[in-house]
Amino acid sequence: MNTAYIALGANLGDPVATVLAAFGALANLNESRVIHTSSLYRTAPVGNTAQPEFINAVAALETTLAPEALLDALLEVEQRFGRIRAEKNGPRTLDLDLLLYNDLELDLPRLTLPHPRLHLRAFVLLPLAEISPSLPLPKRGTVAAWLPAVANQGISRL
Ligand code: PH2
Ligand code: MG
Ligand code: MG
Repeated sequence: MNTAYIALGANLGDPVATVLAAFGALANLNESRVIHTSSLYRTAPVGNTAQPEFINAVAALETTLAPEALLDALLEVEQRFGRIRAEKNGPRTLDLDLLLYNDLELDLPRLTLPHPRLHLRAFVLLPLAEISPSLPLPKRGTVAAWLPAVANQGISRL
């Protein structure tokens, strides 16, 4: 059995309803079981700041899907929620990012593990710290140790 962490993000339509429904979609994935879900967080957009605030959350799964099969399943859920990839880092109905898969380090064209920016983003670290504060990030110490680095980013728990 493997443990995977998924970041959820939405900033179009009704993002609260979308993220809650996405938790349900994760619960229905093949060969997988949701073991933790974080609270929802309202977060200032990072990168392209000329877009609406996001709702973000994190879920932990136990899965027997291999990393790329899990990625395919996440992309399929995004499609089902009407995701259109218009502009890079632009607004989206639902974004599902695979953050961590056990302590695996992987660098494939379409999948880098751990997610290369997860330790720099409050919208990932705070929900992750809520469900797994002592989780080690490969080569980077614990999730909790990175929280001070993102203390200046706008985020509030719903
Ligand atoms: N996702 C991005 C870019 N910027 N900002 C916030 N607050 N939340 C996100 O999920 C997010 C973002 C690219 O996926
Ligand atoms: Mg993303
Ligand atoms: Mg994504």
